[in-house]
Amino acid sequence: MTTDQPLKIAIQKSGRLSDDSRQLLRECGISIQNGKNALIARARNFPLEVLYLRDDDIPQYVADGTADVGIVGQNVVAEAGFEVAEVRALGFGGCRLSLAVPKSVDYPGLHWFEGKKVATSYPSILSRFLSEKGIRAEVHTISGSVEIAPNIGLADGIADLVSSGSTLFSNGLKEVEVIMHSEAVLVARPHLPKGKKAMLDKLVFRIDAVQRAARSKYVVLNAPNDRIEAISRILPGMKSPTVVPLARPGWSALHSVINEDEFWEVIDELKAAGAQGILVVPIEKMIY
Ligand code: PRT
Ligand code: ZN
Repeated sequence: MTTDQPLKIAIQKSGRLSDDSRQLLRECGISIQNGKNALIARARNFPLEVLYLRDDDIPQYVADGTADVGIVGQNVVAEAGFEVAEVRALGFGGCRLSLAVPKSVDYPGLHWFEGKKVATSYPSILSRFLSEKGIRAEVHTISGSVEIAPNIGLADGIADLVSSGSTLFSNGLKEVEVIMHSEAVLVARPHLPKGKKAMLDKLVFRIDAVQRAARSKYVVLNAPNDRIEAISRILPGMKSPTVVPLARPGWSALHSVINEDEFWEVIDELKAAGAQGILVVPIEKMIY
């Protein structure tokens, strides 16, 4: 209960989420010294202790208080069914849990699965999905290499995670239904003590700054002074760019922060309005 206790965060020890999880903490300015095989590490400059776990164990450890927060896929949270609060979606580890059938099947719709056998590592999510849709199918739980089940005659179809689709493809399967979309999320134990809640707020504040920065670019462009107004109107989402006079008389530099996606839509307009020497620079942190 004391505020001296660090916030304990569980992240995947090794696997698809581990590099991005570590990188996120690094970008939040949290430096962790750990030996390659450490199971637990203390941050040097933030009241944080990192627990390295298998992803499947993270929801339970967060729910029972072994860890206060964790970084894990929504698919794992949904499957585990423990009570944890989703604090932030983190934008990495994106995938979907989908139903797939052999390529040769002329798939008519979900009712195809009626009476069929479906192999998966996600029996809870799959059973819930099928019963919501009123489909009675046999759910066969296997823990790995689900994609080979139809080929060896173990099941008619599968429910598995898909990202590029190449695993399905190379096993002669095709994706026919998306059960859920998933990405990595920061989850927290409900009812964190006050001191820990304050540390979590601090961590989330930093995560927000990092994520905002990742979506934004700093733009610097030059323009004749009589074009400043027209260009300012084009720059999306900015009430008022910074205008700095150039040494060359009658010219200014405009500085602005814009969403990278929007930038490509307006670049031609900016040029047509007289913008020159457009620089687009990454932003490291953005604090509001
Ligand atoms: O050892 P530990 O239990 O911690 O790890 P793990 O082996 O159970 O999980 P890991 O590291 O494979 O995945 C961790 C998390 O990454 C998952 O829970 C998802 O939230 C997320 N994620 C994102 C994925 C994928 N994309 C993904 N493509 N997890 C698994 N896959 C697998 C999928 O199961 C299939 O075998 O990749 C294959 C499909 O990929 P494509 O690109 O061929 O479609
Ligand atoms: Zn796992």
